[in-house]
Amino acid sequence: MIISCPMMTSLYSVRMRASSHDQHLSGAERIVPVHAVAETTAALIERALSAPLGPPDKIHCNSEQIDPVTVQFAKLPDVHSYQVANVQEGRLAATQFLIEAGLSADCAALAVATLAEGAGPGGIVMRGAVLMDAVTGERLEHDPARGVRVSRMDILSTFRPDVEALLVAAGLGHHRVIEALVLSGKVLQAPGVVAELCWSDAPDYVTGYVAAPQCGYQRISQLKAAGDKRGGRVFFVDRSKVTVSALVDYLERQPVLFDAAGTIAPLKKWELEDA
Ligand code: WAQ
Ligand code: MG
Repeated sequence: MIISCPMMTSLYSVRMRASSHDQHLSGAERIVPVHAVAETTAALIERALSAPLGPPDKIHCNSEQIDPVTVQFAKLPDVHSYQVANVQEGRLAATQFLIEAGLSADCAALAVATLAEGAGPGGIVMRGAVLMDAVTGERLEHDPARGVRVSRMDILSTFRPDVEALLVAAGLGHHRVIEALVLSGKVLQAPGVVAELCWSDAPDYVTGYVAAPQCGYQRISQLKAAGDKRGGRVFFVDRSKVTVSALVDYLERQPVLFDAAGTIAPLKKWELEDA
């Protein structure tokens, strides 16, 4: 006998990626109930079309049903925001946070330098993230141009307005913040992840972050110079806890929905003594 549960609305993963001349421009990830698939798809395509770099020549939008019993529920990371004086200080703060998360100074510095120089082949921006061995600094992603793309994560749709209101009240209403927080929240849930380093490839968005399971999502006001088109993500993995293929599978395929928020701390000036 099949027992249907009326509480379990059918869920879909809706994913968009846009490119121009085969160069990745933008992407987005949502998990929504079936009745919101059409409007979500329209909103993501609208967003791709109005990208600041001009309309893409290709937009892929795909929706795929998710089995509700496979969904993991989780809490968003606590948010901390640090004001730094300049890029140098920001990168010093990032290095310090990575060391606090358990990385060696060499590995932390290598990751910062990798994003600073452009992590993809020939210094191009990758579509996804670098996967870095947390002990040796070795790069583990199979495709150095694509990297690892985190997918199938979102805020539970009934909870989204609450999270948006919390972030807006804290002065963090920019759509990049909520998206990065959700992505990072999933990365921190993943088995064997020690930390994440990120800053945007958008030339005008210079804030980035270091996230770690015990430390939360630590924003740093400036991690690159305005106008710099380089950006990216590095996920640090402890290979004594997980294999690369199991981790990549989790990051790409495991559906995660956030149904609780963490704390949001007020902006604080970063000082080396904090460390
Ligand atoms: N999975 C893995 N890596 C990704 C993904 C993904 N789904 N999406 C983007 N990336 C990588 C890719 O290399 C991009 O070039 C890079 O991350 C940056 O992506 O609190 O906006 O979307 O103020 O430009 C962080 C700070 C903003 C937000 C990050 O990233 C805040 C941002 P972007
Ligand atoms: Mg971008």
